[in-house]
Parts: sequence; C-alpha cells; structure tokens
Amino acid sequence: MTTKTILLTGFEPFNGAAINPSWEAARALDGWSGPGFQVAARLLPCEFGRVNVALLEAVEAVHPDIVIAVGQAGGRSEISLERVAINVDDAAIADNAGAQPVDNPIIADGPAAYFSTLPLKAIVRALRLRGFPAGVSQTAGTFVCNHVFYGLMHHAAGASLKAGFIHVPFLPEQAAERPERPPSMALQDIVDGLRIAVEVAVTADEDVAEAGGATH
Ligand code: PCA
Repeated sequence: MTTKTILLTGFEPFNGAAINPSWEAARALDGWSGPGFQVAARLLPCEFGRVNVALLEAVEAVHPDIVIAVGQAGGRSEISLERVAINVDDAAIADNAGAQPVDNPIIADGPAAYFSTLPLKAIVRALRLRGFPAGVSQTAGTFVCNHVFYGLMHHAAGASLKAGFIHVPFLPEQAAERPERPPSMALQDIVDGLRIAVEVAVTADEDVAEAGGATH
C-alpha cells in the first residue's frame, strides 16, 4: 500500500485574537498517521500578501497527495466543508499586515471560481454519523481563507492534487468572552472532526450523492 501524505494547514490568530482554533487543531494532528496515510501540519500567515506563497512553499516541502486548508469561521455552529472558492478579495477587516483589499481579483486572468475536490458530502455524512455538527458551505467568504482556498485550487488544478477548505467554529473560550456568546466547538471535537475528514478524504474515491445545498 502506498502512503498518502496529507498537508493540513491552519491559520495564525487574526483581528486581534490570541488564538485560532484552525491552527490549534491542525497542529494537534501534525505527524499523525494511520493505515495508508500520514499528516503534516503547517501554519499559514493571515496576510493576503504572503499566504499563498507560504502555502505553495508548504506544498513543495511536504509533497502532499491531499491538501486540506483549515480556517476559523467565528459565528458558525458546525464544521463547514467549503464547496467553492471565488476569485475576489473583499476584506471587511484588515489582515495581520494591515491590508484590506476591496474587490480585487486574486488571480487577474483566473476563472471566477474553483470547486473543492474533496468528497464533501461523504465527509459531512461521516461527521454527522459520528455525532459532529457538519455541513456543506456555499461560501468561504471573501477574506484570507477564501484567498488561500482559491490559490490552493488554482495550483491543484494544474497538479494531481485533491484539495479543499474546511472552516471550523470558535473555541468555547472565544465564545465566552464575546457579548453575543456565539456558537463554539471544543478543540478536541474539532481535532476529532478533522481526523474523520482526513480519513474519508484518503479512502473515498468518489463523493456520495446526497443533498447539501441551501435555499439562500
Ligand atoms: N479565518 C479567516 C482568515 C483566517 C481564519 O482562520 C477567514 O475565514 O477568512
């Protein structure tokens, strides 16, 4: 059996936060291996200007068969399997370098969008069966996560690379300090959820046909 390498990326904290659950979860899985696979985790900067360079450096260093980029989506209640990366930056807040691009294409002559090539529905189904709130998301936003997701899929389109993006909720301690007390998920659950996503991405040859759309 050949061993597949999975690159898992997480983001540094942003918008003044002290922690980012995406990196806390990804780094907990650095070096994790199972039947036919091994995982390497890398930290990405939350900067439009540097993140895709850092991502491609990690891809060159790790030589992955599958890349799963992970980011924090504060306010969401479930593990979100992102379906589509769009070719636009439109930042509602500044990134960690102070950049706040508005309506810029990510790649000037690139297509409007790329679809994830992860088996989204199979991952969602496996997560729900194991008791984790999960769903397909139709937008990864227009901030740094969408930017790296688009850069990743642009690269993956020319390489034989399965790739996609997963957004994860706040940690409970992040929710506790916000006045609106948004939804959250324990770090251990995020870690275990990502384990399931990795296992399904490694083993599923094709996705399952199951509704995962939205009416709005
Ligand atoms: N979440 C942000 C960027 C980094 C992160 O973890 C986003 O969703 O764009």
